[in-house]
Amino acid sequence: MSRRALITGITGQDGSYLAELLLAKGYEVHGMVRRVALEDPSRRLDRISRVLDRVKLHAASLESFPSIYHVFRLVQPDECYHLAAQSFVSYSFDDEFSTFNTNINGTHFVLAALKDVVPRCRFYFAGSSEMFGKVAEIPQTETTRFHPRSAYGISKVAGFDLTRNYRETYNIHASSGILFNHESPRRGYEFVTRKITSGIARILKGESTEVRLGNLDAKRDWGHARDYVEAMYQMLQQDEPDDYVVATNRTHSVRDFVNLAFSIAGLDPDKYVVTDPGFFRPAEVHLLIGDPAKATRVLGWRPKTQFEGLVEEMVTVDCENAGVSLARAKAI
Ligand code: NDP
Ligand code: GDR
Repeated sequence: MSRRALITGITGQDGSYLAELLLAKGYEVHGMVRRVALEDPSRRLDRISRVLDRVKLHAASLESFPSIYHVFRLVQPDECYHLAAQSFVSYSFDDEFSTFNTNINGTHFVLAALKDVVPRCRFYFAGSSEMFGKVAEIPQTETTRFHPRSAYGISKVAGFDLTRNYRETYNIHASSGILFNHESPRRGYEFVTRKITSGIARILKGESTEVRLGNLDAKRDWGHARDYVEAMYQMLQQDEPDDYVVATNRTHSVRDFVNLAFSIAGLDPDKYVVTDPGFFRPAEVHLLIGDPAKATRVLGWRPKTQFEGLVEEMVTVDCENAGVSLARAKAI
């Protein structure tokens, strides 16, 4: 009989890649989604449109314990990947309270339902490099002290602690991935990488003349989402639950991303990139670089896509989607 996986946040970037990975491995894949997603599938389910006929979706709210409990009773999953979250760091400065509600209470509800209904179900928590915040050491590893700099980062530390507590107290097979930034052509448009690559496509199409950005000096360890969901899966295949840093061990500034993306499109960034104070954060995470040695040693995980390939893929797909030819743009 095929194994059954339940993914919260299946409509997001990572959820869509993970659903594809698990289906390819023969899993029966279930997704927990908001009711509105089922009512507006063309817009809200677009990332999973290619697998929609092979996944089973269940409406539930991260704010409602009974609705989550009901889904666990119905699905009886062997593995649960808890990816749903208010994931935009910037927004968490504007609304700390809803970020905490979704990310902390939501995670607690999922863990509590799992413990009650299917205590042998394996659990993955989507931890984040934002937990390191004002970094205590370089590079960051599983033992680096947390110092979050936003409500989002704090909510992820709380989720990480809840996950570890359920592992230690209730013997749940619960693991956290401490994932560094990972991107793809499915990245939300509000995140800086996609904002840049979709902005380039709009410029080439003649629909826009600028990309307005905040802090270009911030440095991130950027990988590809397709690679990172492999690590999530591997964590739940281990005999023992544990926590793992997933990163490329290379860091680049936002400016590096801008320069490479614009050069791929044959454009001069100085003509189009405008620095806008409105996009600076009240507290910034200046430098992230992760050491994935433990994930490599224990999980056999390595990133397949490097920074350059990631940027090229994102620019290319956004230009294709916009109907502009990159080759022609470069030739002009
Ligand atoms: P996305 O923002 O693309 O997806 C977030 C998912 O969470 C969506 O399915 C969204 O549903 C769902 N969601 C958000 N709010 C709620 C809510 N109130 N109730 C129910 N569902 C909700 O994120 P990613 O795929 O990029 O990230 C997945 C997880 O990994 C997140 O927890 C994120 O914080 C974490 N993470 C991501 C990293 C990255 O670089 N991508 C790095 C480290 C951690 P809907 O479509 O309905 O909005
Ligand atoms: P991040 O990603 O906050 O690292 O969180 P984001 O792409 O939003 O920001 C990265 C860096 O770029 C700087 N920046 C801008 N950011 C945005 N969004 N828009 C801008 O115009 C802009 N200009 C500069 C930011 O200041 C920041 O330094 C992502 C999310 O996926 C989280 O859910 C996840 O946990 C972490 O990555 C790891």
